[in-house]
Amino acid sequence: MRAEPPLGSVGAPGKFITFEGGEGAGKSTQLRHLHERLAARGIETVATREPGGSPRAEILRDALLSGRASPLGPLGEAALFYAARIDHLDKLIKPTLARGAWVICDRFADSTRAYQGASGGVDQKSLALLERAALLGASPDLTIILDVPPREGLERASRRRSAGEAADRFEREELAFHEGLRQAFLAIAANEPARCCVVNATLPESEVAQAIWDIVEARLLPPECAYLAESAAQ
Ligand code: Z5A
Repeated sequence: MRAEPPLGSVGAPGKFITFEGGEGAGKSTQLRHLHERLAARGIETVATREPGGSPRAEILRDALLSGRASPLGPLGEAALFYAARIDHLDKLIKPTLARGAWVICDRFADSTRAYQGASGGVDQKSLALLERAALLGASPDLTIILDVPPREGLERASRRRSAGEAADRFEREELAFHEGLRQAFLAIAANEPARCCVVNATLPESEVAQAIWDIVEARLLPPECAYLAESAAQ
């Protein structure tokens, strides 16, 4: 039974931050920068990713990104992304937040809305039902949406691949699919400004990191918390 009060903006003491955006937007890079900055403030933080983040969810990640799950169709894939998310929430995210640590996550439910919904064609009503049943009200305290034109993001991803990595099932989609994704993320941010902040990810890496830190400080580290965190770090 998973009936329980919601976590993070989920009712837990820790903070839950998600990174969203298209391919090559710099999510993993910025997750690392934020992890370092939070650690320097003495805030225990667990960095994780979706799909994946728990052993069972990593098995589903492999099926989803290899394309083995694509015969299930977009709704079937969405259900698998949610199956992975349920395990990730139960095994890692909720327990971490409950003990007061922070969680920073590379992609979360907005990716399902954008990839399987706006770009994959699953109707919003079905996705909303899946989201409600699986998340039980759990929601990030803050979502950073890294915005980059798809052509630039895909070029970055392909440069990184020349180091030997293969393109996954979503990277192989047409440019129009990626433009649809970009618009979907921007629409999510416009609809939920209290949770989401859009950051211009075409800027140099260090400037993007600073913009993200400014948002985290302003939204999640009120002055007295910043003071306490600084004292804890000394
Ligand atoms: N998916 C889904 O369909 N539904 C869902 O519900 C969920 C996910 C949760 C996960 O792939 C895939 O699953 C994803 C959506 C789908 N689709 N794809 N493809 P993943 O985890 O393997 O990859 P990703 O999430 O798409 O991220 P990415 O493409 O690997 O990129 P990134 O993490 O955003 O970027 P990065 O690795 O930090 O940076 C990419 C390169 O750019 C790298 O060489 C950096 O050094 C460089 N970089 C970073 N920042 C900059 C700046 N500012 N300037 C210049 N260069 C930069």
